[in-house]
Amino acid sequence: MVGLRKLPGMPGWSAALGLRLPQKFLFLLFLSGLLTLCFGALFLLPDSSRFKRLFLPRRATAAASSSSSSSASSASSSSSTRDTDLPRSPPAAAEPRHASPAAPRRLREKLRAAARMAGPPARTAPGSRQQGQGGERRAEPATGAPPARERRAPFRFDYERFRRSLRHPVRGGRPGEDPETRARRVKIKEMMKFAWDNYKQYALGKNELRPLTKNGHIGNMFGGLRGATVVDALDTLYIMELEEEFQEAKKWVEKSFDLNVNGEASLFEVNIRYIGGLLAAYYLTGEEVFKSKALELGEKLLPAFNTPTGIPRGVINLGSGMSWSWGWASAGSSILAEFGTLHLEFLHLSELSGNPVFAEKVMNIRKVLNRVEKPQGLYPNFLSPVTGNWVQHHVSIGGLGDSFYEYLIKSWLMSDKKDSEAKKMYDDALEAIEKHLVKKSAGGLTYIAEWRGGILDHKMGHLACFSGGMIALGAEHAGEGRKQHYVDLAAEITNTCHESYARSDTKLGPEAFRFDAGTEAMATRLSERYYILRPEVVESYMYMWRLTHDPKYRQWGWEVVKALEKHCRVEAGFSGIRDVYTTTPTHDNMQQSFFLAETLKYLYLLFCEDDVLSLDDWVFNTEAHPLPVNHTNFKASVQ
Ligand code: DMJ
Repeated sequence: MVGLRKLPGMPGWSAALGLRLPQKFLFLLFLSGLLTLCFGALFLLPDSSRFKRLFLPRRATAAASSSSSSSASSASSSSSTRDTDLPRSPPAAAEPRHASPAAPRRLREKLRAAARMAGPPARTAPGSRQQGQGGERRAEPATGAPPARERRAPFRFDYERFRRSLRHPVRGGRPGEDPETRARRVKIKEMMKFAWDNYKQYALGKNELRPLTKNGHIGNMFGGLRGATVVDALDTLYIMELEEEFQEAKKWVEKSFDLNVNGEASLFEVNIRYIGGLLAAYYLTGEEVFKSKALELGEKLLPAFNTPTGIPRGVINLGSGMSWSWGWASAGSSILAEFGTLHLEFLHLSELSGNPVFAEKVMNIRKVLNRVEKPQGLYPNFLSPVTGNWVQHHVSIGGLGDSFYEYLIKSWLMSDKKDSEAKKMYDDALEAIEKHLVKKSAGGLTYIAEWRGGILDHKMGHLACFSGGMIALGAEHAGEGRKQHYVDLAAEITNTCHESYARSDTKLGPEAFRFDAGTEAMATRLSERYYILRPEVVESYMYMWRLTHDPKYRQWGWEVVKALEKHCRVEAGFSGIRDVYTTTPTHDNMQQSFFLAETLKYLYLLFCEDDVLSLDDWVFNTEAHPLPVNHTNFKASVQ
């Protein structure tokens, strides 16, 4: 201690004070106590204090701060700041904290900008310590400028600016279609009204309608959340201009949609149906209630990502935040189609909240997927959230894999074609699929087989029939000389799926169809003969129509409408059937929510002009909820 050393020729400071040894000791003790007290007091100063910033390093300042990363969204969703909403998640082991270095530069810049724009958590008690949803903590920006809470007003998504950026009116504006097309569209609208009215009458607030027994079904997929059909139907009602019905649905969301539930939910299903449905309803209407519910629900999903790799587990308790893998998923694995189908919705949660945490979670998933070695360039369906390695080599473009591929091409489109990493992943995956899984039957039908450790299973699920539409969507943007190839491939697959319908007695397709032992595009097992009002085949008709305007797609769509009316319409709604190969099928007594979200929406759009929910402006999530293409970088604004 230079200042206390005795200098030659000078009397010592203690001698000058005339102190003896015990007194010196006491004096030093007092001095050091005083210094400790002063230093400790620095932590009690507000972050804005210059004095504090002068003496404390930046990291210590941030750690002592009570601000939390989570809560730009809290600024816009007041309920998300309640104590009861704070994370009750299991300890976050090796939680990934930052956006992937693999994230495209523009996205990373946007995340940083969003973080800068994020305001302080609303109603956080001064001086209290709060950890953000998802266990994130954010330091003040190291700029030397006053901390964010002094400078920034709460984050606000600029809805008006977004609406101005759309290239087409949401519900279209082109007149002049032929009367037959119009009549068909009106018929589909009537089917939607019938499905909704019966749900409302017999099951409002339950998840699905049971149209034979005229009651509601709750099920166990949504963790105690109710009203899956309401949320799934919102945007279809809006697009079809069923105004009164839309208002009924909106009122239910405002008054009765309770997010404080405590049950086991599928992360994937909650995301695609509820978050997707709410986000779409918000973007279409600008009604804040949809946005705030989506953000609040999004935060409840974050604890599922607290795994060593950041790959979320499939099941989450929405009350406790505990998450785990499906019992049937081998060795505690997570499912490709589940953790790979969050990207679109989570980017929008970040856009609307100003909170980068959602985007960080899904960019980290991409990072893990890019790191792991792919057998023959293929993505198996089961991945360990602990090690980040594949657990089983089963590859399928149908169930368990399907919408992962869909979200790659749609991520690129939604980024206004800037997310080139997603495009490359899609191109590479499709190339591998084509090389290893795409086959032609003896009868000349193109299909996509499944792959089990190198052995092909010559089966195509109904779910895999979305791929005609996906390949059509990507075809326009395929590399030099590949466009026509992919248009043809999409057309061939869509044709095969149509054949699976055409070869049945009901003209509706089975859950799975095979190409072996002399069978072509038909189910061979009793357990695969059912049809549960699924959308994938009409989804592909809709994309093929928009791409080619070949009238056969409208014709095929109309055949489906007639078959639905004949075999699935019952007194109080629409029901799935147990066997598509009999003209007197028995009903499964279930009107699935995706029938209103997807099947009827895609059928309706098939008979609309292309500017209704134009593909220039919108991408459909895997539940057919339209999410906007980012034309403007959605510049955040401050109120
Ligand atoms: C829908 O919930 C979604 O399309 C999902 O991706 C899988 N399929 C069902 C309907 O068949």
